[in-house]
Amino acid sequence: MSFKKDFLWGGATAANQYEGGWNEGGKGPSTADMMTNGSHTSPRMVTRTIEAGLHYPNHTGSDFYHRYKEDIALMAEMGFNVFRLSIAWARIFPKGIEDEPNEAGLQFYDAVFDECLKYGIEPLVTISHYESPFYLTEKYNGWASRELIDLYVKYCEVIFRRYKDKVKYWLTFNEINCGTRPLGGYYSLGILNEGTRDFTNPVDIPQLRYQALHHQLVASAKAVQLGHAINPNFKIGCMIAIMASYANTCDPKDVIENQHNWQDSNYYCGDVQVRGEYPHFAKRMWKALDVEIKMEEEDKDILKNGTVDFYTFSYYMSYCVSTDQTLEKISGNLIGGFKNPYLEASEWGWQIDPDGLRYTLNELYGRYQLPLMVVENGLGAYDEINEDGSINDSYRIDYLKKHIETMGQAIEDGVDLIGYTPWGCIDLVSVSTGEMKKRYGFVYVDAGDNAEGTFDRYKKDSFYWYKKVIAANGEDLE
Ligand code: BGP
Repeated sequence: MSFKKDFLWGGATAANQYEGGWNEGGKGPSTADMMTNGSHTSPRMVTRTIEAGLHYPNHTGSDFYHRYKEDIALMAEMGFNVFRLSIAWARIFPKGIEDEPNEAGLQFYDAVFDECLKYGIEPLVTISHYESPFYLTEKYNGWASRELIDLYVKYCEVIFRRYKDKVKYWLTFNEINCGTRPLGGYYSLGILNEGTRDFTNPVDIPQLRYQALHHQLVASAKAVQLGHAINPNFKIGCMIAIMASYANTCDPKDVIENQHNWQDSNYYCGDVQVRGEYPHFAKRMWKALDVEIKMEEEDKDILKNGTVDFYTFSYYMSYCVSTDQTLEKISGNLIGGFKNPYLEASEWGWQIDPDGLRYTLNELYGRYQLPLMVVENGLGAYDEINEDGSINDSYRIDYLKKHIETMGQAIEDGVDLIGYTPWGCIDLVSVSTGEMKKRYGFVYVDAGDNAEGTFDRYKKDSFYWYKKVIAANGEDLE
């Protein structure tokens, strides 16, 4: 038996991509609400106002706001004992600056958590998943301003106190390391520099972006300390997007290039959140980017005293790294690297690499010795619904099966893996393209890229398969 008896099996979502109800119950507009739809070939746009004639897919999401009971019942039917979801900050503080929280927003999550607990499903809550109140972008250029630290901590205090007996597992920021990429400037850090419209090609100021990321790291550490003070039983974790890579050849120069990629992309933030200080290679990075981080006196102690209890990450794909920039590129989750001839790719060009997950789990556990959780993984694919309402998604089953297999191998290698929440367990809006048709779910949502459809739910073949996997605690993957 490789998976522990109390292994956490479930699925993951994010408020901005899943809830809809963007202006209901007193909610304010979030950064995600200002993003139009796009596709694999045409980028999403960021607009400062809602422009007529453009479609904003996050406004409707998958309508969880109105259908949470039905969805949580479906999760319970699959046997979930954990459900990763996020709280929309702008539901609690519509502009982010109010003195008092929005009671209707708080009540919504009370109802959601109660529904989860009714079925024995543990909520795993991301406090900020790629969204902040848009007002904070307008007023402060998002996390570029240090003001955001206190505003975030105020928001944390409200939700920690309110849900302290309902929620035990918390993640401070989704994929915090995406702030190391120009693309993460807006949707991860809320920075909107003059002239940005194309979301894939923002006006980027590395100095501002790394300073903003420092603010998030300080805010995360403060939240950890505060959470533990409010309820010592809280488990508060970090969440890193693992951009797994290999050296393209055994040329030592490629190997060093790849080492730098792991440090710069994957370890920079996690090292701070787990170890409480910036790693040695941060100096090399700042120098290369000509960045100087302004730190306050107290920051060192805050980071030191706010280290996380567990480490979570997303894993979808891998790519190759080389000093030769003329190689064939692939597109991927937020970043593109070079093509790996041993791997196949999804229809969106994400290279499928289950062994890379075993490799990653071993690397992370060796580095941190903290309990690990895979909180996102999955295959974005087009699904077709048959006339009888069935969906034959054997490609998704194949992808998930292979990744669960290598998770089992990593556990046998000695890794302390405590949970698995595949992404978009019920179909939702894609972050990179804004499409609805890029689906990850076990449950099909009848909605198209322009929010056309009934939004009714249908069980895919993978629904029945995952239910069996959970029932067998990962021992039977057929
Ligand atoms: C991660 C994000 C998720 C999610 C996922 C899949 O980076 O944390 O929010 O959307 O990627 O990406 P996409 O939606 O672009 O297919």
